[in-house]
Amino acid sequence: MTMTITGYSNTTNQALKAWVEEVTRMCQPARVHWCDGSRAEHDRLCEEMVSHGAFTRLNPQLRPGCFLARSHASDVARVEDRTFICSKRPEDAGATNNWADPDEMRARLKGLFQGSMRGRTLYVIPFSMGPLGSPVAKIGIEITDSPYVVVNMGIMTRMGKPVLDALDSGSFIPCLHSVGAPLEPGQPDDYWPCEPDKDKKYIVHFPEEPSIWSYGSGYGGNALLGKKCLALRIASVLARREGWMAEHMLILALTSPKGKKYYIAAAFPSACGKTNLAMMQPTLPGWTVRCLGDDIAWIRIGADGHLYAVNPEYGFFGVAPGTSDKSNPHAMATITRNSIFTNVALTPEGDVWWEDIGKPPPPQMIDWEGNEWTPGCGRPAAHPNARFTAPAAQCPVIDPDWEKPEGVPISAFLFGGRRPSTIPLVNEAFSWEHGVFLGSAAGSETTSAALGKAGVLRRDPFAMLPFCGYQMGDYFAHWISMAQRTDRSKLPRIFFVNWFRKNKDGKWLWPGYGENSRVLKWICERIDGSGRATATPIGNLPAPDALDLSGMSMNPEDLRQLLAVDVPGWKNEVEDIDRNYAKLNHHLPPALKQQLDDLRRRLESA
Ligand code: O2Y
Ligand code: MN
Repeated sequence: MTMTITGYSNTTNQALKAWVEEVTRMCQPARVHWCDGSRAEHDRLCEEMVSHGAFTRLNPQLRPGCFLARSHASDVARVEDRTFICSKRPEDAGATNNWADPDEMRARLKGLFQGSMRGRTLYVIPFSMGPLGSPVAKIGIEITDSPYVVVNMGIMTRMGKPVLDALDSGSFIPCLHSVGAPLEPGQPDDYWPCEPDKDKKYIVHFPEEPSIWSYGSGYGGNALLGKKCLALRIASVLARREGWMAEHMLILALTSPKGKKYYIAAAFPSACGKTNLAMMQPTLPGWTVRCLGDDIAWIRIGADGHLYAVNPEYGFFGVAPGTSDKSNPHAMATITRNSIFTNVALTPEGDVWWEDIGKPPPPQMIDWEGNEWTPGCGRPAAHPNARFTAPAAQCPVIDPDWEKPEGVPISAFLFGGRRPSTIPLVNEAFSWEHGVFLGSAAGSETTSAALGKAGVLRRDPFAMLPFCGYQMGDYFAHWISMAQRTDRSKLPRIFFVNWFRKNKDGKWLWPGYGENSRVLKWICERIDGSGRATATPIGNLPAPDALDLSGMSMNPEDLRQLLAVDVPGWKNEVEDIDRNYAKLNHHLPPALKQQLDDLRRRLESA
């Protein structure tokens, strides 16, 4: 039987053709479509999904070009315990990753993928992470049987004909995805096909090839393989090999009232408000923030020795609950059109709603599972990990340089997390090595984005715990090594921030959101050499009155707590960091052991 092939497949890339043919033989789809990335293709796929119930078109008067998808209840978030790094040696994946033998895993996956696309369309998605033609961009080809993945990849990456043309005969990273739900003749399709058995979902990385195989899930980071799989797990391996950095960081530009522009990259664990900070509306008069990216930064040393960051993505896959005109007005403006909403609630007028959207729910809605929902019924209307997918170009505060092929020069790296106690509002590292130490000790109270228990402190070094594609100790050493690769004076300054400190009654000590601009202002002043600081055992903290608190009312006791050194708390912190370091064995860089010993000694004499 001849296979129907549609779309734009005009390539002479023999490796690509051979791989598509091999996958087609293995997965046995009913037809093959090479995505061209056009608006017409996007519209047609959305329409097809509406016609079989996978998508609901939102009210075009309220949200033009927008759709709602509801996922299967078993498929609502990234699955870290089903995510594998299959390096040849277990040691190269390290204790923080799930390792599996590459040959055994490949054999298992081939069994699962055999016939997995029966009755479905196999889509070939050429995509670029990074601006097309940029020296830092990497081309991937995702093969998937999910039209939901195609339209989301069309928003999240540069995708289609221009990428295939740019690939020419060059190399690409193969990314194979199947929802794992073949259709028998006459079998009606599900609204969200997937493999419902969690233990049969596989998100697998072969870093040495490199390649990615994902089976059984259609959701987010499990299925949109350009994002966490390629741009972080695989890219982190390539970055170490090639002398650059792939980081879980937002990129923002902050401009002072005098017109000086500072680029800042910040790494916070999932669900710590990276998107909110990236698009922040400063409350300090005269300061502006522009967004260059909300999740991933690829960073290289430029010809002038400074570190330059590029956002490899093209859109935002933001968490919806909690997003409001108060928390993130610019995200709210970004998602007014051409956006896909997954697992949010549907209002009777055909608009979306979620918890903490900033307006009361209507008396009746359809919840994320498709059931009738009324206020007070005891269930959330939107899933806590409900998402919007929206083009970055629609963000009203997108920076004009966000697509600059060489990126933007970074003046400061920020690390942070949700830390209700111990960790001060802001703390400047004494040196690059001290900053790497602070990054290595980052952690956060867990929330729902990663499946697991909420409210537990999880160490998440550099916010990369779920995303580092190799041995964490070697990753720390790579960070340390950046100081040998360029002039130290050109390296960004490093700060640790904590917007989430609480008092003994469990109340937030810091208002957060736009008020965080006050902390960013101090950071800029430190970069310029004008900001006043007090050296403490844990780092440089803002000197009394150094934070600009003009125009806000701040209880002096709250401020004292926010900027105090909690010596007993830090002593516990040191022991906990030590326990985590112990897992890295001989891979822990001596420079970090030294930093830990120095901190312990400073706290003893405090
Ligand atoms: O659950 C998912 O699949 C999405 S997780 C996610 C999405 C966008 C940005 N960051 C994250 C994350 O977990 O860090
Ligand atoms: Mn993230």
